[in-house]
Amino acid sequence: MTMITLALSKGRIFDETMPLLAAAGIKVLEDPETSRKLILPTNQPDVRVVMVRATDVPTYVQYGGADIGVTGKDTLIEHGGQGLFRPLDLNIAKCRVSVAVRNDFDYEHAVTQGSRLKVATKYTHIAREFFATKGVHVDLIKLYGSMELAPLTGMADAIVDLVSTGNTLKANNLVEVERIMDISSHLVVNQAALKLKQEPLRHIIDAFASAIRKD
Ligand code: PRT
Ligand code: MG
Repeated sequence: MTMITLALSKGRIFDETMPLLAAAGIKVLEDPETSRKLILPTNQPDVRVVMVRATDVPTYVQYGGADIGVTGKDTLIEHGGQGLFRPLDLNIAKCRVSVAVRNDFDYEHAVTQGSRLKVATKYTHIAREFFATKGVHVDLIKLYGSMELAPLTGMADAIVDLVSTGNTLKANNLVEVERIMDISSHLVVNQAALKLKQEPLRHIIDAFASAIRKD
């Protein structure tokens, strides 16, 4: 029996991947929100799900801790994508990466003046590339959570963060001043596994492909 290991993270990625798994005839038998197990069984004895931190999904798949995984394009870009095939844009967990500032900060003025901007973000690769293309000098401050706090405390002029409804920005008196890119989650596959476990992986990839919502 060839075991297939799928890496997922709790929350929106897990929730939005369930209908795609159902299309492949796979049902996860425990709820990751209540279970303490890190390895969840499915109704298919040769398919299991490993629950990892969202930012660790590409790493697990890269090093073969999982054969396949579902990860945000944001996370994939920051990881670099080494050792991964990326056969499908799943069109789930959609959001955008944007630049936001305090609503009393004149971003346009700062940019046209050629000021050096202090930018706090978890997405240093995306931010560096974006501001370099724009020709804006930035000092990047790497954070791991709650980017929204950085401009409020005066630590940064701007943040680069994910935005979905915009409610989090609004609640913290921040405004979105630039959209950098649209984000969705992708299926990633370990390159060696795709050769060694071609048949069962093909079945999952094809089922996911046929179940992707087009909108
Ligand atoms: O939360 P944790 O630190 O454990 O890890 P994580 O934030 O990496 O994981 P998770 O599960 O929150 O996000 C996983 C993936 O979901 C991300 O990599 C994105 O690709 C995708 N996604 C889609 C989002 C959002 N929408 C989203 N809105 N990830 C995070 N958010 C956060 C955002 O960072 C901000 O704090 O929600 C807040 C903004 O939401 P709105 O609706 O108020 O704009
Ligand atoms: Mg989060």
